[in-house]
Amino acid sequence: MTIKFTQWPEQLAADYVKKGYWNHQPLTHIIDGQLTDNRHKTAIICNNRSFSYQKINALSDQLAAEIAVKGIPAGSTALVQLPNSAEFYVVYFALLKCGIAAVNALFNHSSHELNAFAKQLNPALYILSTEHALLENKKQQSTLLENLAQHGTDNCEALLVSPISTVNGNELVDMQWFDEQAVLLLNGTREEKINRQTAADQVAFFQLSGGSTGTPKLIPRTHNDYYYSIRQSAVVCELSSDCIYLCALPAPHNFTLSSPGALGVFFAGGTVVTAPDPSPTTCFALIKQHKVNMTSLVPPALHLWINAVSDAQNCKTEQLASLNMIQVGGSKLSTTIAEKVSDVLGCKLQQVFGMAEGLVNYTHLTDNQWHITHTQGKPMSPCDQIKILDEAGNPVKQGEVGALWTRGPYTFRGYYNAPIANSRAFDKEGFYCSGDLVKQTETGYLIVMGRNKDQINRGGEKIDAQEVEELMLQLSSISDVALVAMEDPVLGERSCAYIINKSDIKARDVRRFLREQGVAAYKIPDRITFVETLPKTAVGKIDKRALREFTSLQLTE
Ligand code: AMP
Ligand code: DBH
Repeated sequence: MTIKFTQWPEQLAADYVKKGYWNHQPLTHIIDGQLTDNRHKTAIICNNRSFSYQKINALSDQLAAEIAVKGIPAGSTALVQLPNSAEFYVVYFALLKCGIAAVNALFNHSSHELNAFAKQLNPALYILSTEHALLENKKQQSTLLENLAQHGTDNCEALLVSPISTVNGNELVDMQWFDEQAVLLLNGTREEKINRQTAADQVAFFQLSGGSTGTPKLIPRTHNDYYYSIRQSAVVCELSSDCIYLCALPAPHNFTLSSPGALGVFFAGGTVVTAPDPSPTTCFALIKQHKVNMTSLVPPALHLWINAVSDAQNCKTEQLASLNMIQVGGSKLSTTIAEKVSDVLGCKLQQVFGMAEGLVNYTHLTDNQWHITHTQGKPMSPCDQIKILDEAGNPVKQGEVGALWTRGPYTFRGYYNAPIANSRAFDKEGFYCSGDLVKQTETGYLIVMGRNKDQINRGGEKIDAQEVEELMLQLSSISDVALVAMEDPVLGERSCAYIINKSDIKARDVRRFLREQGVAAYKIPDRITFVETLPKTAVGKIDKRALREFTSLQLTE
């Protein structure tokens, strides 16, 4: 059983292999590669538990064996939602070993998002954290877990993962099948080996797209393309086995997973320290305790870090003494903030402009200060191709702003099972339109100037405007609605909903309704404004550009 997806044209695929970009190794090789020289080295530190490479490998072997016993065949899919933890990586590698392609939902995704992923994938396996289930149960009515409880697990299996520190002096990962009381204690002592990886040119797992067309979309990533993106990222970021990386943004995010992220750090034989959140309070203590030397942040988190240090001066910089480099990406970093990083935090900055669909741009550590503070980096691979096109589809002159299109050895060729979205997102030559407006310097670096996709980038968390609008339109009192970005000094952007109200519905009713639909909290509009009419373009579509301008005028008044 293989998962259908849009492959690269044969000729190009052969070329990527010939040039060594694709090396036909499964992603599990990232850990296997450390089992000789680095087997006893610490791969992960999580809540004061540390796991060697050997341990991570043994635990994922055992979990893979456990999953195989349930009879879930290779080529199936899984829906996973786990917090930043060692268990996340154990599960990630176990599923690869089983040949089961996972979607790793973010921890703050709620039932609306989870159901949308499940509908597209029809997963044979759900993996959830008991911690999450408990948290959510308190706040929310319809969680995935409750859905499972209601509808049962006739057509799927469900595994609950609860992290525990130690039992009788042993490090154990505590897992429980949903339909049984048996608790699996995976302690890394059994020797079973499941080796059912999908072929390297097939889907290894799915990444999540920020989306702009109404339905959350899934990005098939193959072993070959993802592994290349990880290896090349490790080279560009000059990773070595000395790297101690703090994973403070959500672990499944493409940034923290592969740019070079935890997988890049494992590839280099370094150590990943997991943090539950990116706040200065949490992270500064972990940095000091574990001598962290690298991390990745979105711009709003960087703001908080800079403010925390500026407020408290020396005692904070002392906590950050080991930190050598901060990568910043996910949304546009202002030059003013970029310029503060080395002075205030005492470390190097690397800008990262990436996308779960593929292309990743980095500033290089050896670049001059201007490139590091004013650009979002250059494509990391010599084989990345980019086009910057004007509205008529013609290449812009060098240095002018246009829409970014790209293809290459690690940029996908089609969303999963989404022919209509794909016909819009790709051109005839297989270039993907990222929806970003960029300009390119003479030195080949990109500067992100804006966006032409219907999305709000709320401090790195992407909101698909259409998805939220469609939900609001389910309220019979709302006759039309437009969700647009409004500038925000901390998050970069927040969301503002303009609503035409047929009756006397209140903003709080709209928010409550969205929460009841199980929408992730970051998608609930930050501001709701009721209006009589919405501005229209010449062809009669809602004029979002005019609405954004109107919003920014209102904010400055
Ligand atoms: P996603 O498709 O959800 O993975 O989000 C990728 C998008 O995030 C890109 O297409 C950009 O719009 C945005 N993005 C990522 N990194 C940066 C950055 N450094 N500067 C500006 N925008 C960014
Ligand atoms: O925002 C992103 O999606 C992103 C940012 C930085 C990304 O996918 C990446 C690096 O790989």
